[in-house]
Amino acid sequence: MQNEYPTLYSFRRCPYAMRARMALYYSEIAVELREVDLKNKPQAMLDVSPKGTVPVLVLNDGTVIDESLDIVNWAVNQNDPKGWLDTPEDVLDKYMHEMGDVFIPNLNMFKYADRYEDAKPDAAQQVCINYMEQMNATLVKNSGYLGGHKMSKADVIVFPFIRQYRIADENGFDTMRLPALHRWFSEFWRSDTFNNVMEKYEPWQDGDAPITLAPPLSDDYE
Ligand SMILES: N[C@@H](CCC(=O)N[C@@H](CS)C(=O)NCC(=O)O)C(=O)O
Repeated sequence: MQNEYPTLYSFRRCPYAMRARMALYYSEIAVELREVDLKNKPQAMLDVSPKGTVPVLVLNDGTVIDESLDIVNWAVNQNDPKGWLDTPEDVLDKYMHEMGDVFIPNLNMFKYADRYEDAKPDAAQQVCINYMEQMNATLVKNSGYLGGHKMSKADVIVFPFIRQYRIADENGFDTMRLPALHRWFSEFWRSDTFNNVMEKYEPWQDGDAPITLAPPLSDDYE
């Protein structure tokens, strides 16, 4: 039987899945949401994407998109109500690479120091702080966002990881003297887009009634 909507395998707290859910919501694309227990991944997901990471989007024609950035791109290319595609290419490239090569590895070493043999959590934390200072300077220069004066794809791919940092060091984050970063962060934090994709669901099991993540035709980014 063909699903009415594309299926999204997701994990609520996963920052990669968060990117994907936010982009789908922004693009007003309804999906059937399947919350995944990462310790007990559904066979239906592994059958379509054996690498076993979330997010995984399965389109109605069977196409599988199992990298978060590809899901963001797919969604925004379907529908781009507020011009997220206007992100300058060099900006997008910079944040895609720096998140993967610099911020995320250092955030993980800071957050999960016990998982590394030669962990240097203080140094790793400092790399993250320096990175956020640079972001703050960019946000000041651009009067608001990473790619210019309005929100774009660059902001949405970065936000879930800054949120991860804040979870690891809430007081440190909140007391940093980085007002432009705080303003940027709280705009996301308070947005419908973020809050609607953070609802809690039990892990999906075959046979469950479908849960549809169906965005209203929303207007929350003014
Ligand atoms: N490059 C992937 C990374 C996704 C990823 O690493 N997701 C984590 C959860 S945050 C995962 O599924 N890990 C597999 C596991 O924990 O077994 C993407 O951007 O989609």
